[in-house]
Amino acid sequence: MAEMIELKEQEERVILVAVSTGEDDDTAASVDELEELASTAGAVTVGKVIQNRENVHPGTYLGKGKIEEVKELLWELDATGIICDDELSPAQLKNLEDALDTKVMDRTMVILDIFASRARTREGKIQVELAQLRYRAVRLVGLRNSLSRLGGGIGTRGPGEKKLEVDRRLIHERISQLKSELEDVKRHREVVRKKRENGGALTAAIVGYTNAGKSTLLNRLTQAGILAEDKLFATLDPTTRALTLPGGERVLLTDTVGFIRKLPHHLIEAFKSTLEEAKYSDVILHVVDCSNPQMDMQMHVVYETLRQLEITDKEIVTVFNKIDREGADTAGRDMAADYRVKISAKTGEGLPDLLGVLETILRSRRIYFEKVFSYAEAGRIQRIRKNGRLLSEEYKEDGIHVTAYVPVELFEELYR
Ligand SMILES: Nc1nc2c(ncn2[C@@H]2O[C@H](COP(=O)(O)OP(=O)(O)OP(=O)(O)O)[C@@H](O)[C@H]2O)c(=O)[nH]1
Ligand SMILES: [Mg+2]
Repeated sequence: MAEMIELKEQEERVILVAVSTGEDDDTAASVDELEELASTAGAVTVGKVIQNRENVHPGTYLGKGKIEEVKELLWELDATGIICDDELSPAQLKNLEDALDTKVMDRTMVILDIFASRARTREGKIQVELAQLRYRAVRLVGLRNSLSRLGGGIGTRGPGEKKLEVDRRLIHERISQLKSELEDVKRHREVVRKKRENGGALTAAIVGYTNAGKSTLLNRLTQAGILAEDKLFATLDPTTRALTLPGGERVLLTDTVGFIRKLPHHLIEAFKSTLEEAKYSDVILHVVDCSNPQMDMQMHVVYETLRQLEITDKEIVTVFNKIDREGADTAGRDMAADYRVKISAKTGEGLPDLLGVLETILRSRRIYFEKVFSYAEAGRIQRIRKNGRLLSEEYKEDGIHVTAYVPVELFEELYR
């Protein structure tokens, strides 16, 4: 029988622990974010400890003195475990667990846990489970003690109601099985994408920091009916919807999973195929919550993550969202963007500007086209109407005289 962990949910009371390595780093803000992540994962934060050190301790994360302090605190605050704000190495996890005699978790484990509870589609579930298994495959020694302490909680939940495997051999078997399943799903996704490409419609991927308002924007523009919540990582699966611009052209918009600082490396790897939606899109709509005091850091994280995903050389529209909020920073600074708009996905303010930008981009990608079609070819004009912009159409003796702006793909097709 495989060794499984008994699921018995009990409130987790955690102390958050971080190491600050410089005066001007943003450790405090990162720990606040970790508190939000912990609460999303169902844990209550009862204390925070930040150690100032030149470096993170390679063997124990914290220094010796600080470990003693945390040990005291665990007892005083009646805490059930700690969460470190960085991904712990296998050795750090094991050593801390030995030294503190409590459940030891890290930021990665919490994020993976949230992703596991959010995964809905088959692809999403495979991706999350894969990331979780890869994370734990090298940490089994430390994890086994830690995770059996409470008999449940953060770190023990897989996607769906599934319990996570803790047997090394079975983990490796499961990893290869999931990898091949993911390949299947990926192939299917490519087929769907190719089909869409033939339409020649402009595609735009909505990316941004978690909770920036990406889903709210897509809902507002297309009545997509996606779950939008004041929660971290409300969206995991990409949703694509068509938007018709005032001029009649269509744009395909895809909502994507949100980014966060220190996004676990295994998650980025596992979600690459989902995020490929962004890679194959023509335009990136980068949604920024400009009412968040951390907006500059968040934008930086988004650009860094895009770089890791090798999504560069895209036209970028930075969408400063939530301008309806008191204290929103509406200066609209972003050197990396090709276009900038300020909107409120909630009230609808500024949306016409965003549509205008999309029209401008569309026009700039279109080619002027002039041709006389025979009457038998009238059906092809329908294609122009759908995917391009028909400027004129005259029915004469020698055929139908057409002028239009069309996407490159269609341009080539029409001359064939
Ligand atoms: N005041 C205000 N709130 C907004 C606006 N846009 C979104 N929100 C709120 O911000 C929260 C997050 O919105 P979502 O659309 O779920 O954000 P998201 O970027 O899709 O987040 P994830 O899927 O978690 O990455 C929700 O509570 C929204 O109601 C806005 O323009 N103004
Ligand atoms: Mg969302």
